[in-house]
Amino acid sequence: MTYSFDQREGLFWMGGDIFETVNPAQPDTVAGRYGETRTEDLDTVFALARKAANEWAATPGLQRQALTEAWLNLIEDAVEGIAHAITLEMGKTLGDARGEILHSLKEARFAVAEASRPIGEVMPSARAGLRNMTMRRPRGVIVASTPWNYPVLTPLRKLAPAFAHGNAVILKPSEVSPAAACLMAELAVGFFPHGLFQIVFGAGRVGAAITGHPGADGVTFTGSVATGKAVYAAAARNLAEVQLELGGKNGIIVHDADDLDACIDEVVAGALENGGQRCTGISRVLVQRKLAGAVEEGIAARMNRVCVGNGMEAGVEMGPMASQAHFRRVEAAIAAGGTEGARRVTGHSNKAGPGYFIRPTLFADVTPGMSLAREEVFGPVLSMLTYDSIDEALSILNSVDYGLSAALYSNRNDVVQRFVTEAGAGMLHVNHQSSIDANMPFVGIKYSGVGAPSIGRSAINFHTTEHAVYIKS
Ligand code: TXE
Repeated sequence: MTYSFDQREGLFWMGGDIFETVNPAQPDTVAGRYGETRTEDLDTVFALARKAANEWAATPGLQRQALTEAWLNLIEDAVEGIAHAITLEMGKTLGDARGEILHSLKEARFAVAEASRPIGEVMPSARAGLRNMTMRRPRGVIVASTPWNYPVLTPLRKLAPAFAHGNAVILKPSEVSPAAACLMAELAVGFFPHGLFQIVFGAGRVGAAITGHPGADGVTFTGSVATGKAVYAAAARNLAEVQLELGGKNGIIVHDADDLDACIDEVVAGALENGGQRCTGISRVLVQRKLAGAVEEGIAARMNRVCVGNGMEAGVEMGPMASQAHFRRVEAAIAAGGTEGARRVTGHSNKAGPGYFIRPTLFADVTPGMSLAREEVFGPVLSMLTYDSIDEALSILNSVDYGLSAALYSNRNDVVQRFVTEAGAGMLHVNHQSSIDANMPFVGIKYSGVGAPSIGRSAINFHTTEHAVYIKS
């Protein structure tokens, strides 16, 4: 099956050059066919979005939330079809694709419920006869550019709170895996004003044009640091609000564990989930020296057992890398690790078929200065470093530019206290890997994020503007 969608004003903008997506497990198979959005159409796209945003903002809040919820229910009914699209274009297993959609729906429902909570406060006044209030309004037109690794989760994380709080969205899904977002957009027809949810297609050229368009009131982006900086600069030209969720070089410190086997299970799960193509994926394990032998052996044994293959097939636990470009990036990072002197413990053969497969790869003897310890690989590649004291562990953990998530295994209160106070990351996990709940803020510091988190209670700061109201009777 090849996904294709028609140009539809107010929904899909694809009047330009044709581009195709492929199945990364079988790269000679075309998975989807799309037309790039013509930049000369963008003024129309933004004008339609503005009109729809105004109409939607005037719709009572609880009605907006009910309509958004009704759309989410249709997505839930369509889980199988959307999961198929995710696996076909991006490669993850069907089970993981279903899991992605179901988790996204939990986040989305939390975001919708949040929009029915207080949107202002009454404040005391300094002056007689005045009533002071704060209140919030929808931000307006939101531009969203999303990556290929979670074709439903990342768009929905931006769309659901935006709609529930009263905004219009112009979404550019990744050129690698746009089908799932298109299926969700088709399901939205009839619930929202014409033009409230529009999709544009293409890569960096279209991304730059929408994020720098003067019609954007807010720009939300998930992707690499380099592109994030370009998006920040583009949005700054119009002083649009930004929300950037960028990469990570997430570490897990193994200090002590009552059950070391369970701890190693979590480390490996954290490293390999979504083929390691996860911004919160564990890519460094920092092990107290006396545990290093047991941890290395345990990780290697588990990695060697993983069944890598076509995500459509039963029994497969990890699919291919999402694209040829990304496969090459991961291969280059593995090669650099070898050149810099790290010891490759697993993953010697990458060949599980004609697709973009990389076997789970563990490097030991990694030192903090190596590229494997500093740069995001975004694949099933785990670097093991050792340390002698918790001071040293925290110093290594914090020595990278990124600050997305960090984890610690320890039952010592003093070590846990230091970790939650000093670890340089937005999301902190004690005695489990970096797995998240649907009601918590998704937050990065340092190079991993700018602006309000996209989920959790503080997301309202991106999706609305705050106003100070003084009423004199
Ligand atoms: O990312 P890009 P790429 C990291 C990961 C990966 C590396 C490169 O380390 O190896 O980035 O991946 C769109 N304005 N992450 O090249 O370029 C682009 O079309 C607006 C981590 O795929 O950031 C795509 O839709 N948008 C990350 C999206 O940005 C632009 C997820 C991501 O592409 C644009 C993905 C522009 N000027 C990669 N240029 C995470 N945090 O989860 C491109 N895009």
